[in-house]
Amino acid sequence: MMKIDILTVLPELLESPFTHSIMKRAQEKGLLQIRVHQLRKWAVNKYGMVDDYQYGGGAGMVMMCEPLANAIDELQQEQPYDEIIYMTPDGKPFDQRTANGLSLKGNLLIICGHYKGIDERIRQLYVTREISIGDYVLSGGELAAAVVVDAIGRLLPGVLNDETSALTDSFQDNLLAPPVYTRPADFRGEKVPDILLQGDPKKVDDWRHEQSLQRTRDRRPDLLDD
Ligand code: 6GU
Repeated sequence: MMKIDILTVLPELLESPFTHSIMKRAQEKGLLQIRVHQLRKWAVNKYGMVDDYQYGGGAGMVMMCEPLANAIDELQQEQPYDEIIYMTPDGKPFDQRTANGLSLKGNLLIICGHYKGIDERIRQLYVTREISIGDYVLSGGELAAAVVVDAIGRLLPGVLNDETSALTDSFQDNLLAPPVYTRPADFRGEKVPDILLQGDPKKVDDWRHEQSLQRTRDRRPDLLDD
């Protein structure tokens, strides 16, 4: 079973994403365990402070070393982590390849940044991987962590079934997914392509591959570069 621990000052933001649909089933099947920890539990003063002014001045608070270090040390005693991931807009852009790789790991710890981020020394001493989910700034790492956990969780063996299979996803071979149709065959005069109605599986496969290529060339030519 894959275990994912998440450290955050806003655990409420991470309650709902994992209690529905596929992520819920993954946990019920015992394939994935997600635990969300309130970082303030490891605060070192009585006010539950986990952030402080930055050295050198400037706007914005920085997440302090001690609460993070104490939290990581304590959690790590329970189980070693294969990766300690810090969610940050200056991390490596997240993609399907990274999700595939992380889905093969055992235990992950994810740190959600807030304010101006975490003290650089925690990054040097503890963090093994820094992830961004795109070139825009979120008010905290929580929604980004939810994206990463969802992308990893659905790849774990046994989580998806034939109806939800990852094999036909966009990006699975660096191509976008082909268009899909369901009933009716004629909707307001817009027809489902004949090939799909004829029921020749080889022709359907070829058509879908051609559509994938065309779609990728049109919308994401960058994916075809490598
Ligand atoms: Cl991981 N965190 C924040 N705060 N903003 C982001 C992000 C992460 N990825 C893209 N924008």
